[in-house]
Amino acid sequence: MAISDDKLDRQARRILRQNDRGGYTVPTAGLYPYQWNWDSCFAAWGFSSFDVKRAWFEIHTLFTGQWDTGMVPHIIFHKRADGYFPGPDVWGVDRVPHTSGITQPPVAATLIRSIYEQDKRYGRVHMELIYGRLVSWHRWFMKSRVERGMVAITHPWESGRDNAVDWDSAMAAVSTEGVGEYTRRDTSHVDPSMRPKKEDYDRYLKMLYYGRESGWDEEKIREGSPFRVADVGMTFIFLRACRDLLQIAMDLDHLTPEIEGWIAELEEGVRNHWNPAGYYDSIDLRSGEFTGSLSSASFLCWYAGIDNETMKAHLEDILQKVTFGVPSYDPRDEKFEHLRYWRGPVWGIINALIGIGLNERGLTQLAGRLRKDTRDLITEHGFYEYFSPVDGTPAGGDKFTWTASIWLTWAG
Ligand code: 9WN
Repeated sequence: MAISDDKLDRQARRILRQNDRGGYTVPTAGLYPYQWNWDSCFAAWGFSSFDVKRAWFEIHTLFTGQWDTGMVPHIIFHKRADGYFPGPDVWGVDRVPHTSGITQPPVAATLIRSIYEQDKRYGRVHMELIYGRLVSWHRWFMKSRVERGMVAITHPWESGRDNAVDWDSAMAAVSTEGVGEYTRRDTSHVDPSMRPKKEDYDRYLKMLYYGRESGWDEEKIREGSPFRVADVGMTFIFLRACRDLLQIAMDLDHLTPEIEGWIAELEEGVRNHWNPAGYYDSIDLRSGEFTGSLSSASFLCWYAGIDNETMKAHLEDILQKVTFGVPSYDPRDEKFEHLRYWRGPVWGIINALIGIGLNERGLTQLAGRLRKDTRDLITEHGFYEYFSPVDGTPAGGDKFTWTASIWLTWAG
């Protein structure tokens, strides 16, 4: 007998409560014992469906990690926890709370706006407090990361799509000399065949060490770091976030020309992501070459407010080739691996973002398909980190915060 929606709602809420460490929510117990940036925004969105006060608390806790530069780091290490590598000592960031030295996809303005709009009376004072923080994070992106209107990442972890095919060519150019010995912890929690490989981790560390040796100085990193890629996913997510920030600004009666300027620049930048091979693609900024990868992030165009018939045709074709969409990488390509992390599996959060975009742009049938696929995966297997698009095999961490959150807000 199929498990009822009520029961799944209760389970999802319980996952959020159980992953609550007192003001911040870990992505999953064991594998990820700290506060992650975009996971936390999804957690807040999930909480807002039954406890809006707790949702705002999550957001305030996240912003305690914001640097003076405006950057909001990808991990906030509020208190010591075992089981994760690389921890605060490896990042070497001299501040409290300790943080990593890189950022993550800025879904914050978008999800915070949605939380705010659910209860404006209660949310007003929180929104006023957070608004300036959002503006300074976005300003940091514009100053430090936007190149030709596209958002550059300095580490694959910033994209949130760690081992995506998008990074293969840029990663190949990163030497692993001097990385030395280290002990991974992720592979002791989950099946190593579903995680990035050792050669990936060597490079992740090499880039981390480069940032640390540069004192996390953005200019030095821009000049000399071995890896810099204009990430199509980041550009779409950031453009969308700027549109939402503009709406928040208008609601709060703040001046808007600066944000309008950002939107115009990013809309131009989206054109640069168009690979003449016929899809939105990332660009290796060191070589100037397209990365040649049609990934799920390419389908965030509608979420960013951009229609594209060719992308629609790709999506329809890809959805015919898999049982559960959207695969994180093009299943028509030989590099597709249905269970290896960001090289094929379906991720509920990306489906939610793509689905929201499709719905807003009137592509409701496609949005419906994504929602149904996500519902079926969760109903059948539970709140896993990701799933095989081929046969639905659940993978990665279990009782996952963001999967529970998108169930409560979008899929369920
Ligand atoms: C590195 C927490 C994070 C997500 C990322 C996902 C994964 C970390 C890791 O887990 O990355 O940041 O150690 O694998 O790729 O999107 O935010 O859930």
